[in-house]
Amino acid sequence: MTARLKGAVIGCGFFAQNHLHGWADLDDVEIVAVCDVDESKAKLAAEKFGIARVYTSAEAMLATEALDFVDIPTTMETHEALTALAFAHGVPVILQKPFAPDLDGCKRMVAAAAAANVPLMIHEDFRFQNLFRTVREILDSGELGRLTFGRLSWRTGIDVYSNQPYLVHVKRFMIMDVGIHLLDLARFLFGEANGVFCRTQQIKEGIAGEDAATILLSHEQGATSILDFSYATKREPDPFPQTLGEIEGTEGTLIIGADRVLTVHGKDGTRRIAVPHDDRSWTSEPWTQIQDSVVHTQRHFVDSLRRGVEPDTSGRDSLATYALLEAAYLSAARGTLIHPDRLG
Ligand code: NAD
Ligand code: 89V
Repeated sequence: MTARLKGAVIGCGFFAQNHLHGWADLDDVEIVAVCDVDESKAKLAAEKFGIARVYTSAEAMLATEALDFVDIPTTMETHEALTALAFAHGVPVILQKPFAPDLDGCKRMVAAAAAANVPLMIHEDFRFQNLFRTVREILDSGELGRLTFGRLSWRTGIDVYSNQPYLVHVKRFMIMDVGIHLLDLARFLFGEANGVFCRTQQIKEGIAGEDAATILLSHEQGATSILDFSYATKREPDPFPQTLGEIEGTEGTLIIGADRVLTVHGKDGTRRIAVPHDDRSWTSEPWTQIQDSVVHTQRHFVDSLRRGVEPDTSGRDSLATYALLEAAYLSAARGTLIHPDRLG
C-alpha cells in the first residue's frame, strides 16, 4: 500500500462536504478524484478542496483511476450499484449510512464484498464522537459495574427538511435516519440485543414516514435500553444534534448531559467530565461533534485498511444493527416484541 492512500469521493452533496474536509485533515490520504452525476457539484468540490480530476460517472472514474479506496456519501438507494462497481475493480469502500433500504439489501452487499474479497465499512459516526469514546472508556474501567439500564435520547425540532429535502418522501424515515445511529450506539455500549419492541409516530403532517419513535431493547448481557428520538420536539434550547441519556450499572450511574457534560455517580462520589471538541478550523456549531466524528470514522477506516483488519462498523458487523432496525419496523407494524435473530 502506498505511503499516501489515494481515494475518491462519489457524491458531493450536503454531507459530503464534511467528508471532503475530513479527508483533507488526514495527512496520509490524498483524494485524487471526485464524482457526482451533477457535474456542478463535483466541480465545486474539486475547486474547493484542490482535487485533480472530476467525473460524472462512477464507472468511468473506477475504470480510469488507480484507487486505494472510494468513499460513497450518497443516499442509500444508490449504494448497491455503486458498491458493485467498486468491488468489480477490487477497490475498498467506506459507505455512508443508511447502508441499504432493507436488511436484504445489506446482506447482498456484504456477500458481494466477501465474494470480491474487498473491505466494506459503513460510515456510522455516532460511536466515533469524542463523547461516546469517553463513555466507552468509563464503561471499560468497570466503574459502573454490570450494566442494567440505558437510555439514549435524541430529540429536536430543527428543520431537517431544508438540508435534506428527500426525507419528506421516505417511508422509513426516523428509524432509518437517526434511529440507526442509536441502534449502533446501543450495541457499542450495551452489547448485542435479542429483543426489540418499537412504537413509531408521525407527528408532522405531509411527510411519508415516521418522525418519532421509541425502541426498547433487551440486551444479551442483561441490560435494558430505551432509545427515543424525534424530529418533532419543540424545545428551547434545542439540543440538536446531541444524544442525551443515562447509563445505570450495579455500582453507579452515568448521566449524558447537555453540551457534552458527563456526570459519573460512582462508589467514590460524583465527578463531572466536560468532553471537548477537536478544535478543527472548518467545523461549526451545532454540527461540531458530528463533524469531528466524521474524521475519526475516516481515520479508523484508513487504519483498518493499513493494518489489514476488519473495521468496527464493517458491512458484516453492521448486519446486526440493520437486523435491529428491521425488527423495530416489524415490531411497530405488529405491536409485538420481535427477536431479530428469528427474522430469517
Ligand atoms: P445529497 O442528496 O445532498 O447528496 C448526495 C449526492 O450524491 C448528490 O449530489 C447526488 O447528485 C449524488 N449522487 C447520487 N447518485 C450518484 C451516483 N450514482 N454517482 C455519483 N453521484 C451521485 O444527500 P446528503 O444529504 O448529503 O445525504 C447523503 C447521505 O448522508 C444520506 O444517506 C444521509 O443519511 C447521510 N447523512 C449522514 C449524516 C451523519 O451524521 N452521518 C448526516 C447527514 C446525512
Ligand atoms: O445522520 C443523519 O442523517 C443526520 C444527523 C443529524 C442525525 O446526523 O440527520
